[in-house]
Amino acid sequence: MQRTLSIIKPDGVRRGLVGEVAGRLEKQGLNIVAMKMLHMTKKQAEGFYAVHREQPFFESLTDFMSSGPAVVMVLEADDVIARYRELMGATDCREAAEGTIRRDLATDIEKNVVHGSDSPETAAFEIAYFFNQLEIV
Ligand code: IDP
Ligand code: MG
Repeated sequence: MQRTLSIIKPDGVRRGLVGEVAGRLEKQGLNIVAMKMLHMTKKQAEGFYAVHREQPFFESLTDFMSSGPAVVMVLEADDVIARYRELMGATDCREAAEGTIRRDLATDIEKNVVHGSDSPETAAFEIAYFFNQLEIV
């Protein structure tokens, strides 16, 4: 069993896509073992995306991620990191495969509806960024 962090980003929440995204996860057997809604401050978004601080899109990305409520979840399943990344699709929705969340729902390379951890190390950091042990069932 493996865990990963999923976020329905502020564009997804604003556009009423929480149920749609959560339904896709459940249908694929990616078990939601923790879930909450929060509105990140700019500082919290900068801390979460610290690995990208040198990127030209960092300012805009952290403005976007702190622009409204997001839903953060911990998913648990075999090989969940890779399986969830596959379900999300490529970062740029124009390059994302048919049937993926980003291909079907995203509007923009930045406003791409969902986040998913990319390795066991980032998953551990990202889960601990939002959840303590008592909040994960
Ligand atoms: P990922 O979310 O598919 O793992 P990352 O490269 O880790 O993609 O980038 C984090 C987030 O930063 C993306 O999901 C997207 O919201 C934003 N982003 C990535 N590349 C660009 C870009 O070239 N322009 C604008 N925003 C970007
Ligand atoms: Mg990433």
